[in-house]
Amino acid sequence: MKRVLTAVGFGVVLLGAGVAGAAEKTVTLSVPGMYCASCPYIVKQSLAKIGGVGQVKTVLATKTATVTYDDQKTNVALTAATASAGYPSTPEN
Ligand SMILES: [Cu+2]
Repeated sequence: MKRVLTAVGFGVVLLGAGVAGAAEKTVTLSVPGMYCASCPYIVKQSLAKIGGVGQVKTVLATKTATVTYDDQKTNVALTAATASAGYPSTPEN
């Protein structure tokens, strides 16, 4: 009986996490134009200033930008923001 209760409790925790993160999305952008150490910084700034954008992680080695954003608040296209900063990008997922 104790095992059953534990399993039920765990299920509730998982459900709660799902609801809380419902609006948060993560996308990885391919940014082929990044070629030096300054590029990831510029790309990161262009994405971070968009409303609703949380974490931005740019990696020069893989030429990617991974962006966590709130799809309820982020109306501006992330790819358009990097393009206007001089770095056209395309979503990888
Ligand atoms: Cu550069």
